[in-house]
Amino acid sequence: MSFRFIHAADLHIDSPLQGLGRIDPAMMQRVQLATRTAFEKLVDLAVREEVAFLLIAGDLFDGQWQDMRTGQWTIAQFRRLDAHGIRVFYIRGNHDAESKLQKSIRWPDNVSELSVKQAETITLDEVKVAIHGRGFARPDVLEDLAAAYPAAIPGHFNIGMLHTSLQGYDEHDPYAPTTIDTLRGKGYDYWALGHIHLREAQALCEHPYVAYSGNTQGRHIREQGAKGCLVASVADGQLEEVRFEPTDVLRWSELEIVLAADADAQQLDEQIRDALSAAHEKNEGRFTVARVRLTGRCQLHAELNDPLKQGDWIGRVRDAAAVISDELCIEKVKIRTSAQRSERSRGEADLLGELSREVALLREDPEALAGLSPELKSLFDKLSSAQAGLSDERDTNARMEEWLAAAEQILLTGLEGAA
Ligand SMILES: [Mn+2]
Repeated sequence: MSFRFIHAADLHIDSPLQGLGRIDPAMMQRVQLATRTAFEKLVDLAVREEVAFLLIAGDLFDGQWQDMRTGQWTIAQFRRLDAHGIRVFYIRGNHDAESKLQKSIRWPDNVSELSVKQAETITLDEVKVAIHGRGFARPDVLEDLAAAYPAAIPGHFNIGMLHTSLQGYDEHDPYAPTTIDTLRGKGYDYWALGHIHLREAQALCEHPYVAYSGNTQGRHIREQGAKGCLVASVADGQLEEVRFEPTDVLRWSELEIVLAADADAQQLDEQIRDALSAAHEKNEGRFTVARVRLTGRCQLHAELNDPLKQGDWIGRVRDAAAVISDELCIEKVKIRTSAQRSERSRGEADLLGELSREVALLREDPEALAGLSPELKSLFDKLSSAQAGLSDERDTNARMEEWLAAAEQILLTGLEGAA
């Protein structure tokens, strides 16, 4: 006997997409519906693939609903599955924990929400499947939920559903932490995990199969690339194949444009146009939101960094995007170029030469750089709370290098002008 099922998680239905900047109002509406459209595509896929059931491993919703419409809309999608005899198994995650999302939901008959009080098992006799899972009662579940899951039921294809921050994903909120060894110890065939939005090209473990599906739709610049779900095929109680299927309608891309030393404004325009076109094409007609980083040691550096002209340069990038397609927009433009001067001045005996050599030494000495960071970090924290959008999730070291380069440029430009 063979059947297929879909493993999805982190749909975050009606989560607002962040950082879109200026965008056509008509387009904005479509963009803000992206998490819903991704779910519609997921349902279409389930129907097309004739799956036996759909697993949702937590964070179906982004949080408390604005109103009942979010719930009603979702129920209507579940009914579409019901019309095709497709069952749904759902556990709550930290975003849609029972304490957080208290609106009473009456799911259609094909939807089973697993208990938040203890691990629950549901068996499907027609396909010989046992599904084990436990949802979140409160968002901050810090115990290892998997440890208390029951042992596998013999003669069944055993699936564990879990919303978890698995060991090794330390930068994420440490909810329901567990280890691969704990999961392996249960003797299941498949672990359908949720919580980590990143899509890994490979499973975390092959036997049992342990994987995060990632989220169904990227919501900001840190959730780049294709997003979707996993379609698994089982034959005679054995997992045959697991494949990724995209469901996203909008993709976030970060583009680095390296300017040549002698590039002029026209060449910059061409490079921007080419990079944006390529990104839009790569996303196969999906709405594309791009962050553009301009880098390189170049003669345009001073002009690009002139505070009075920066608005124009950024406008130029936005215009380039608008000309290519109305389904392409710019999230942010980051100008991170540097002057040609410092390379040259490093060999000279004057003040500029000394400064350049000092900076070069500092750059090559991670300890010295780290020594500067405590002071700068408190400064940065103040800055980022004052200025939304500065709060990148990058580590301080990466930031330090960026600042060092910026400080060097400011000093060199200033000193050069004074000379
Ligand atoms: Mn989560």
